[in-house]
Amino acid sequence: MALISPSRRLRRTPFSDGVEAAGVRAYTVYNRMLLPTVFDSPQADYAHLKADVQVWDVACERQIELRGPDASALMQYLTPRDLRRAGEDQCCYVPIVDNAGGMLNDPVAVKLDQDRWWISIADSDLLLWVKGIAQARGLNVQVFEPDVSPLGVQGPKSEKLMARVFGAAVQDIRFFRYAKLDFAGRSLVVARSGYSKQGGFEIYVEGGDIGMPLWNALFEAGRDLNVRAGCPNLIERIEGGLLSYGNDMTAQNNPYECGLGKFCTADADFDFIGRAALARIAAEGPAQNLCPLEIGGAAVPPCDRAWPVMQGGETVGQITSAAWSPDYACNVAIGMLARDTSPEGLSVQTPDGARPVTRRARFWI
Ligand code: THG
Repeated sequence: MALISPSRRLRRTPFSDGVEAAGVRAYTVYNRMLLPTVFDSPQADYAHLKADVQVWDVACERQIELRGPDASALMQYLTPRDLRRAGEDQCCYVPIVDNAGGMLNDPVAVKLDQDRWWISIADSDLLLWVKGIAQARGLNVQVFEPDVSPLGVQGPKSEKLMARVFGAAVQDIRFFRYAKLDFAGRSLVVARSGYSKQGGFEIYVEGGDIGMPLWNALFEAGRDLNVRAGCPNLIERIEGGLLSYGNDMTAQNNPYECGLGKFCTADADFDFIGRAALARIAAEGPAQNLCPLEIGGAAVPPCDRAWPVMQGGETVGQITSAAWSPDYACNVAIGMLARDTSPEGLSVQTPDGARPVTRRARFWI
């Protein structure tokens, strides 16, 4: 594949200098921003993530801030997940759908207080949608992208490293909760969350000016922990069943078929966009389902288009993500299969030819 041409339109992040100094080998584009994808190799990055601790530039998980008296009302109208009991130290994984129930994004909503939320978005232009909804409904709320850049600290040694930089208080943060902790005289949201199943934290770095000082402090404090620059790892996230918007689902999919029904209120006594469509889908049951799949044979090439899944000469679904897993010694994959597809005789058409496909009962991690 050719190189990415740098330009102002492809945004750098507050951590890009550190990422480059650490020897980044490949980037992807996410929310029109650089997202590192490889430092050493996908396999070496994966082994290191599972053994030690990594610092991730995930600034591309841009924030949409809702600020004003109607912030909570707008947040609730945007998602089928019931947020009425969300705590003021809580992060919530929330589907965002359109009128037809199609997935527009799958962000993490961070409740700062009753009048202030951040929506930590996946790769789609959600800011335009949220501004439009707020405007059309005449809500008393400002909607904007603040100067906030998430920095991930992921891996089994992440708590040890975080305690050295932010103090022992990090140990008391529960999963998908946050505390406000000091760095360089600034109070930052530090959540126990992140796009891996190895445990870790996300620091919502408010003010790009402290990006590199924080990056450097983490690397200095973690020298003996073998801290390295890392990034969301394709192999590990497929093993863990973490979904990728634009890959595993698009606006053509509803949350039920993506396995996100547990974050939807089918018989809601509150209003939200897509309510009628989701009630109908919940009653009928989804026509297809995202599932963990194993692809036979040697390492598959990158899955940069949907690969058809066949059974008895018919197309019954598609593979949406796939990678060779060193730990499980097979190709781990995520794919969409028609409802009631029987497990026998499945195959996938990869660019390298046909391969057998096996359904797995659950994701690997
Ligand atoms: N962190 C933050 N923002 C993000 C992501 C993130 N924005 C973009 C993208 N990732 C959004 N998508 C996801 C997908 C999965 C998870 C978080 C964000 C996730 N899921 C857990 C799981 O499936 O096991 C937990 C879900 C739950 O139980 O609430 O963490 O990573 N800030």
